[in-house]
Amino acid sequence: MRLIIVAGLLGVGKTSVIMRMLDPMIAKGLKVVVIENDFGAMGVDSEVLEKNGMKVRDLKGGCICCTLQAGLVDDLRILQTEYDPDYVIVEPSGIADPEFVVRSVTDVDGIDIEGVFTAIVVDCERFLKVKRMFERPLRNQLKIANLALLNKIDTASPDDLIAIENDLRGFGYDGPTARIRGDTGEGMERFSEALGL
Ligand SMILES: Nc1nc2c(ncn2[C@@H]2O[C@H](COP(=O)(O)OP(=O)(O)OP(=O)(O)O)[C@@H](O)[C@H]2O)c(=O)[nH]1
Ligand SMILES: [Mg+2]
Repeated sequence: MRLIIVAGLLGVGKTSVIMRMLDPMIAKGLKVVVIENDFGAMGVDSEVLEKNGMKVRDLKGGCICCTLQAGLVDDLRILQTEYDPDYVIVEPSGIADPEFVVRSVTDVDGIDIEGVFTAIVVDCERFLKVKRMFERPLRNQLKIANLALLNKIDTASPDDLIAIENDLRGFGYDGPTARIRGDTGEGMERFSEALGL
């Protein structure tokens, strides 16, 4: 069982990105489980997922990293024994520190995690406006990122995109970046490649 964490601030496009990732995974016949901290406005997606043979655990009531930490571990244990997925995709709530999520599920008895891949989604429409206010959570997210997804590229100018990439470097991130659109799937092949799909 491999774990993919798709994290990022509120509304950056995490759920959209996860939905896009499912297509290539389903096409390859992989067994995938999505764990959503909160489907919020996109609640209909559970139905869509279930029609596609997916199982969805909607973890409501708080952020995975703190109040639902035990819940996530229990969920993973049950999933592993009863469903044995190839991949579990976790979307922590926008305020969750993904490092806690990673730490809470690795080295746990009864869960065999073969690898953790963390993608951090940033919203190009809002990044330059909110980067100072959210500098600390952004730095925390980028610290453990394997890939930074610059989402909503349709809303930003080419100069803005370069400025955002420079800011990510300025926040200490030295990994790969990909420019994408979560609503259309543009650029998402970079995510698949990074995952080795
Ligand atoms: N213009 C544009 N909008 C996008 C893109 N990707 C996602 N959106 C929109 O951004 C909004 C938020 O997307 P979500 O996928 O719900 O974001 P999220 O990060 O899961 O949100 P929370 O779970 O509430 O934190 C939705 O209205 C999407 O349709 C994109 O590439 N371009
Ligand atoms: Mg979401």
